[in-house]
Amino acid sequence: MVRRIMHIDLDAFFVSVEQVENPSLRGKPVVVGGRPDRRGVVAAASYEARAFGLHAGMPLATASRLCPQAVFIEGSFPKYRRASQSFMAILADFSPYLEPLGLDEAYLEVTGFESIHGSISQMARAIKKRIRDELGLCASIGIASGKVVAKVASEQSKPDGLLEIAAGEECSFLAPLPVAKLPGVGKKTERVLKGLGINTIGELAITPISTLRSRLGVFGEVLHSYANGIDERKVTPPAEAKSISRETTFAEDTRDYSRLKATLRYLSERVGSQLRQQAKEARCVALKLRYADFTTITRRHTLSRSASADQTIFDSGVSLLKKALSQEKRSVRLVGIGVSGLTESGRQLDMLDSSSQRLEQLNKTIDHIRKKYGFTAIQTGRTLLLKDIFPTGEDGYTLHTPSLSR
Ligand code: TTP
Ligand code: MG
Repeated sequence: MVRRIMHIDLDAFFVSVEQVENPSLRGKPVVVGGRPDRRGVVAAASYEARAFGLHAGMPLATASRLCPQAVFIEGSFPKYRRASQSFMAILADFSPYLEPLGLDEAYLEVTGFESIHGSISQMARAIKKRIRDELGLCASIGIASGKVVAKVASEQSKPDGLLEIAAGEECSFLAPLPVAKLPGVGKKTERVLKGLGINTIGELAITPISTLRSRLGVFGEVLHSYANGIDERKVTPPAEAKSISRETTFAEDTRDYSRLKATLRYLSERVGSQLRQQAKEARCVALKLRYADFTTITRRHTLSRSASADQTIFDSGVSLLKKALSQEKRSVRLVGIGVSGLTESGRQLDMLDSSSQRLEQLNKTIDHIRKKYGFTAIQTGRTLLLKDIFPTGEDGYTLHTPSLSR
């Protein structure tokens, strides 16, 4: 059976999310990346802005010179992450063989799925429709027998595109395109290829492998296969996480117990909420501390029974923290908490004792409210102390380790 692989990529992703939130921005040149008087570069530009030559990576100052009427927006990563999760959830409804590549793109293996949807391109139209109806976003989709051709096809079809390359047509589709269109060919490789007189993918496809190998090593061989439309790589769903953890570094080292405890509480809530989001429970809780001199320790506690409640994670963390601090006089630079020994939470509430039941119910309610109104809609008493330490946004405290505010 001929493989059918889709590559789905959202159009002008960050900008489009802003336009959904603020429809008056639709149809206008819009840039996400920051104010034009700030240093920094364009992260995303609307197609209207691209007509003026704006593109990702361009300094904001240059962008505002080329297109002074553009609307410049700072952007909010948590917002894009939420949109990304909804996007991936839609794709996962169509096939379990989903491999996210970044926030706004993914491969979907759909070999044999035509029987359900009539044809693969009809399936692609159904995907585009759901993304549009439910998220207000526009996706471009490439369909081919392998990943590389599918990705090039989606790129070529943008914006709002759909392009299927039939089996056997891969080479003729790729041949006229410049080599830079081939995924993996960056500026450096492009220069090497140009030096060999190779400008198009078609020219690359007929270059002897030995020539490419001598200039680019093993990568040269890979490129040669890609240029010939050959790409046997499988669509691989990401491996399930074996643990979930959150940590943060303090602006200055501290031994202030209440500050450490409040931070631990907040991190426990982040870990707990992700655990429950994945419908999992954990058997083991680990505390991580890094001292002022960068010595790092991890202390573990095994729970008597798997749990997912913030309070249970926090309680274990605090007792580990107390013990560690009593044995150590140095200040703390970083604190983190994690859970492992994950299992599916298939348990019935009535199998729990009444205090565990109450905790699970409470967490359910908090999760529900936070999902609807943002993480900061509910702040637990224990974390309020952090209000003076970390700035808050809709998505919780902004920690000094931004990736860990997730
Ligand atoms: P892309 O898919 O490369 O770009 P895009 O979605 O804005 O536009 P299109 O796909 O229609 O060509 O990247 C997805 C998002 O990733 C983009 O909206 C912003 C972010 N990004 C950056 O922050 N910096 C970058 O240099 C690039 C390329 C993207
Ligand atoms: Mg995109």
